[in-house]
Amino acid sequence: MRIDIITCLPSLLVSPFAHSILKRAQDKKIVEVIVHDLRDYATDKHKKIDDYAFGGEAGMVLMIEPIALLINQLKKERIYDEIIYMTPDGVQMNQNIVNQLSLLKNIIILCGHYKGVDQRVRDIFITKEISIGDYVLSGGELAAAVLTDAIIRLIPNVLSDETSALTDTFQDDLLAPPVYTRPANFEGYQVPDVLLSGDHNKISEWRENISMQRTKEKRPDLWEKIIKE
Ligand code: 6GU
Repeated sequence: MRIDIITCLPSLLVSPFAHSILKRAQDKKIVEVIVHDLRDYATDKHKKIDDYAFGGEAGMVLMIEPIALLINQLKKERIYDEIIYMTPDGVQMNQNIVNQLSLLKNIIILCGHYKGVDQRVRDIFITKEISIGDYVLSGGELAAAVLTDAIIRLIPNVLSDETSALTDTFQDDLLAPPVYTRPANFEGYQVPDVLLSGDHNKISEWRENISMQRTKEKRPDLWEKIIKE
């Protein structure tokens, strides 16, 4: 999979992809993440990429020309399955959206900034608008990092234990059960006996029960959805 990210703050997107699972996925050539600095595509001599909003609204707006230049260039090189705009007024991201995006071959993610992007960019180029929740961030970069992380870990062979993405919280709409490691006894706080029993059927049953109990308590909204299905 190839993910092109368009931003005016490329340095914000260095560290999230330089460690651990996301770094290994790139080293193994399973995924290619290319961060493009919008300023490199400025079309005037002052390298201007944003301007005042028409109509007197406060705040700067990302201009269409640099974005159009870059997206058109990328589209000449390959076919993109989705061109996503990260914006708080988009559809709220969830595991289902991420699962679908993880199956694609080439995507572009455009990060908004300041007051956003000229509406014509959205009208002409964007195929999907995604928000990561009902709160406002200063820009789309951190949201793009969240989305990209969630996508990459689902691509086959990225996680070492193939089953581990399947047992994630949300993958079956249930919250994941708690996990423990050594010591079995920390200052009197014990790991549940069943986990030390070696009885795999019992352990599975315990995990399932506690997942349901946790979901009911912490996420009654998810629980309602499950029992209706
Ligand atoms: Cl995608 N962008 C910004 N700026 N704020 C957000 C967001 C995105 N998702 C939630 N808040």
